Amino acid sequence: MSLDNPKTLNDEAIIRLAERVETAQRYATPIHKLTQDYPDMTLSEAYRVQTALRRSYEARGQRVIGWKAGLTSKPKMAQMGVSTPGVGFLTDAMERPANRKITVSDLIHPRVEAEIAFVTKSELSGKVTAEQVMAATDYVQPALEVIDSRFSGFKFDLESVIADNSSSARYVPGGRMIRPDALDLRTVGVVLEHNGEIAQIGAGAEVLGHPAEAIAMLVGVLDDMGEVLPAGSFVMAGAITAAVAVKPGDTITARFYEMGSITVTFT
Ligand code: 0L1
Repeated sequence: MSLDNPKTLNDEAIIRLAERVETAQRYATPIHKLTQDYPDMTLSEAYRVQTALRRSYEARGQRVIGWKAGLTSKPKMAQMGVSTPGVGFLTDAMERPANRKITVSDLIHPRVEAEIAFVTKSELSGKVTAEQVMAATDYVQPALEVIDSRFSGFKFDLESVIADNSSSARYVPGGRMIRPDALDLRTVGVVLEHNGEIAQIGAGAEVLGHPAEAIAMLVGVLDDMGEVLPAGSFVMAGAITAAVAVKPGDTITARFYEMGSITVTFT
């Protein structure tokens, strides 16, 4: 994916938009989509807002430990009415332990997705292939992502979502760590249970045909931003199924074929 170029929002406007998003994230207060005020906002500008947000979190002492690909499955794109994937950053402060209770009362409208995460052993940069991603991967493991769009009533567009760090909120690594070639990741099945009932079923191939394709897409977006994916990054490939809305008291279990399971109860 290539990012468009025109620079119509100046640096001050970008910083102000990042502050608006950060306040919504930190205080769980919904805002209207950014394109309501800036209807001509481009994808490139949306990523500049996301970068300003990342710099602000880093200035507050959070450490970027990796990235997420988002909107990478057909069910998810259909659910959100978009046709292009995107990326967001992950910090250490967003991580939560598996098989424990997780607070979601501090989020606006949390939803849960089952994903396959890649942990890299060497740097990836430029335009790369899925094969290069596999070769640079130390291990893969299951993960749950708790997303939280900051936009009222889920009324948004791709530019607003990207500026909102692709709805990143919390992530939960778990299950078994396995070599990336130990299984055909396209056929890894996932059953997502919500309060004991099967809510979603999917397979790795839902993610751009193969989850490694999503990581290659992500590295390409980083390249467009002048960045690389460092060795040791934790990268989520994107939801295998549509997202499931959760509230305090709910339990989610994601069972991955041959990769173990993750259970989380929300408070
Ligand atoms: O994780 C993703 O697929 C990005 C989600 C963006 C939209 C949403 O909040 O569901």
